[in-house]
Amino acid sequence: MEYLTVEQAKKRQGLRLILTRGIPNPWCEAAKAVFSLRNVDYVAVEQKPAQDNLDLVEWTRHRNAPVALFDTEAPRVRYMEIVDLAERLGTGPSLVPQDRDARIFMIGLINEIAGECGMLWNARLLMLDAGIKARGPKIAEKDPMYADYGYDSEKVKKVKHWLDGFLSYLAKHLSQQKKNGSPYLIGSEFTAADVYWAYFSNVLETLPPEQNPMPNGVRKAWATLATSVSAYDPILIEHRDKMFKNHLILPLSF
Ligand SMILES: N[C@@H](CCC(=O)N[C@@H](CS)C(=O)NCC(=O)O)C(=O)O
Repeated sequence: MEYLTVEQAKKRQGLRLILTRGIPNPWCEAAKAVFSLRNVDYVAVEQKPAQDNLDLVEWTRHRNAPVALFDTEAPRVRYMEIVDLAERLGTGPSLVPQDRDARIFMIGLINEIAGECGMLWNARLLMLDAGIKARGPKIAEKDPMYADYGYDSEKVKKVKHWLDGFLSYLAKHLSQQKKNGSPYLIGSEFTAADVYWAYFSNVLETLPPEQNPMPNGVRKAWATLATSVSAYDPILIEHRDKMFKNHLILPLSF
């Protein structure tokens, strides 16, 4: 994947997507897929994981990724801001259901997966905790992710319970959808929720190296999630695999 530097990107118009380089950051992978599925062209701009990224902060007020910058509009960072932009700029089948109940459920579900305090937010607390156990507490002073993502050893104690509850909720929902004859998370349509689950479940069960050539160290850190939660229903991963087979592109490229 080709990345522009911040200086190069500042001189461009159109959609510039700031993305974590070298890691399949699930928020970034889902954002890339949402724009591609809606046929929206973008150029990628480099964010360096776990670093200060002062040039990005100066430009966008954000240190992490993704950040979507379209022409002179304000930076967009949250999943729904990104989905809304793709809906507005794009063409082809929508990723947002027309039905109001379905839409409300889709947004709530993505929030449980990708929102602040959602699945990966909680899983990340576990990974940051594992980092402290392996490398000592000084790591929290050097790595800005500890402060940015609210690391607190007290919160870590509650995370497993939250994650077990969410994974069993999602598995039950998928089984019900299957019984109703739908291969998707929301109603009978492929939506942004399927896209977000496909990439975020990559942290629960990482795609193999030939489909996902990520650094081994990060692969190991991500394994913290699966080893911390109770046994989960394989339907969660079957759903992910089906979405990749029918709608999404492999191998991942980041
Ligand atoms: N902007 C997203 C969150 C994005 C996010 O959490 N990105 C993390 C993924 S671990 C990231 O960029 N990590 C690398 C870093 O913090 O340097 C949102 O607010 O919904």
